[in-house]
Amino acid sequence: MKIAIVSDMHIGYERFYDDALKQASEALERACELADMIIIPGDVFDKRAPKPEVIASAINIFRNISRKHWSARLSDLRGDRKAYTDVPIIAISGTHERTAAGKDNPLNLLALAGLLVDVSESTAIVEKDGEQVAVYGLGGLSEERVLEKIKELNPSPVSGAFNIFMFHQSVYEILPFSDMFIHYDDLPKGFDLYVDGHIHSRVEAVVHGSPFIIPGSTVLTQLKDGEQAPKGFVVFDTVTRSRTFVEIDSRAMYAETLELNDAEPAMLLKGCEDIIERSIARGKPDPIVRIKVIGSIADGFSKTDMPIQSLIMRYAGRAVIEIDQTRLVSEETERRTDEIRNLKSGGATVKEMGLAMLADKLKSEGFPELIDVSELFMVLSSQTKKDKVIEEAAAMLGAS
Ligand SMILES: [Mn+2]
Repeated sequence: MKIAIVSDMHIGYERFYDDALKQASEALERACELADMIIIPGDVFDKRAPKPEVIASAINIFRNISRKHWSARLSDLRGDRKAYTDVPIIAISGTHERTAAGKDNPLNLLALAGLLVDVSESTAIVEKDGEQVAVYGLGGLSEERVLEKIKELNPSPVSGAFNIFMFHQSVYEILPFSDMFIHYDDLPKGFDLYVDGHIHSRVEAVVHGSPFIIPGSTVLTQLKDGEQAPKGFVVFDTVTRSRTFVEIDSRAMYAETLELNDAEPAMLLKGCEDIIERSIARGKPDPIVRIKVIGSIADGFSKTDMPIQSLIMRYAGRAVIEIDQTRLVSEETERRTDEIRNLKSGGATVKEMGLAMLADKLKSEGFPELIDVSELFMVLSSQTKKDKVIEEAAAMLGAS
């Protein structure tokens, strides 16, 4: 059988609402043409409580594909779940759809409506011409519970079938950021194919001697480096064990770094414009252009002087601009921060710093050095009425 793996559609994703919908629809429609069954490892929806119009959009997409001609059919669903259709569209909920254990989630609503089969903690068996494919599903969980849950459920393959273990988690070997993430070795043994969602870029590996596939999301959401690769889904053939990535029409993302030294606003503007124009010229409509600016700002300017907002507005409708200035430093601001840090580490209080500044100011304005700066500071920072403060300060400064 040919199995389409379509993941992380994030229908209802607010920032790129139309992209999420259009790309989910295209991926699923094409999956119907190319495969005998569809499996979905989570995050069909972007939220656990989508608005009715978001649910309606998803219902329309899944109703359309349910009504296609399917020669493969669900023959059994083992576990606590019930099937309300025999159309072989098999899914689990992802972390975005996760609700408290036992509570309905939006994916489950699609299953109750008979538009797909929710296979969370169950095994779905699909048959076509005597061939059986068994899919065990484990819906998205908080990372620290996964290992314990796998041990508790002890998923096992169905004899005589091609067995798939489908889940929705981070995996340590791919994202080595947390000890809580499970390792490839923690996955249950004996399956012919491991399918994971959650990670939005495409990954292929080998687990317990079998292929491990993450197809990646059908829509850009995280805008991370590495998400520039085309979006789409994977078709796996159980007979040849070969897999094909099917690209869908998706919004392009380009990421570039702009290095500047002693940058003035005009330089930043010019550098960004060049990158944006070049990205637009590549021909994809309304691409996401991410620019990481690194280097230093010229003295006399700060990050707030950089004309980022006007740039974003000017290109609205032609490109989605994201400018990361966190690695652009203002030497002047850094110096001042250092000064403050030094004063602080030297034990100076804000009051002492204020006193020093006031003394400097008085000196530069030509006031006599005899003035009791500390006393004047107290008068100026007192809570009494402004007029009264000025009167008292003026008296101290010898004005009449
Ligand atoms: Mn996701």
